[in-house]
Amino acid sequence: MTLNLIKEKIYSVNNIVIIGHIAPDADALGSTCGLAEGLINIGKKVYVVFEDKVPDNLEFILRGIRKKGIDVINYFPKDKNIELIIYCDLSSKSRIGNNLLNDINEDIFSICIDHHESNEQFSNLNYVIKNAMATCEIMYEVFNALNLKITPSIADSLFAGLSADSGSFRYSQTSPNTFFVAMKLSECGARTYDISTNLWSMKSRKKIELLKIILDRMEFSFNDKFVVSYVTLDDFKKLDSTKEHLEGLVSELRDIQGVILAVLVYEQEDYFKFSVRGKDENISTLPISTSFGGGGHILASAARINKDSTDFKEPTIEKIIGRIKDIVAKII
Ligand SMILES: [Mn+2]
Repeated sequence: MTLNLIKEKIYSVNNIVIIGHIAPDADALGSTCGLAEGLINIGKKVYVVFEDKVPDNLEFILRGIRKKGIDVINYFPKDKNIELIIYCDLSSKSRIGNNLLNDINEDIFSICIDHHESNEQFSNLNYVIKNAMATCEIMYEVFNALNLKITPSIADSLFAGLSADSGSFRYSQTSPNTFFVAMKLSECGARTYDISTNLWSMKSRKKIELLKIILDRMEFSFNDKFVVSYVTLDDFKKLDSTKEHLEGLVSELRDIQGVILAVLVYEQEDYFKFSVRGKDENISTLPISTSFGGGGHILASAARINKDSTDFKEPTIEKIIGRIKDIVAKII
């Protein structure tokens, strides 16, 4: 039903803006760019908008729309007589970005296609499938409902989101439908090897140099079920790297056989931050993060401790690790 209404609306307009969330990831980029290409192919004028910059390592997802002569822009095209906004992979208005949100005219009809549990149904038409692995997984159904052809280059974009959000088909929400859509995208010509290589085998040397430090400083306890490591401000400076290079590295600690809780602490100018990853759904990472005022999910959470914090006097990496271990002792 919703898909019929979405189809009617899309076919009745010409100028469409497609928006994804701040801190763009492969699913947001894949679903917006894939849909944009499909709509361009039926003659629509399409703008793909993200408030935040597209990370360098995900630029490959933009190849398809660039070939069509458009690029991602970071502002709302106010003067272009926009008739429809389609939000992809966007769970709430707060994830649009403040500048963009200010510029969006509330009177413009909107559609949201998303898979987040927390989706706030903020659009006129909301197509939200909460057990879908990725928005790109839902997009396959949307393309069919809209009679849009999935070209090889669109299949590339959608496969990127599907592969990324499923952790390359490893995460627990990966379903028969996830594999079905992957098969269909492969049939449509997705270059699965190329996309997987771009997503999973392009770690920068700086990242690996940081990993070297992290592995070198691993400290195991609680019968090797817990591991912690850290990166100091000095390390970042010496390696000319930033906290962005740490992305995903805590998982390397979690993935060690026997480990069920892994913590990575790092230092910045004004604060310390740590990420916790778990492997056992019965042992939540949340007590650790929330006791420092942080939060997240059962198997992945984080917290930040400001250096001028009043409830933690003169924090140091050592003190933070000590306090984390006190909590781990109670839950592991
Ligand atoms: Mn997603």
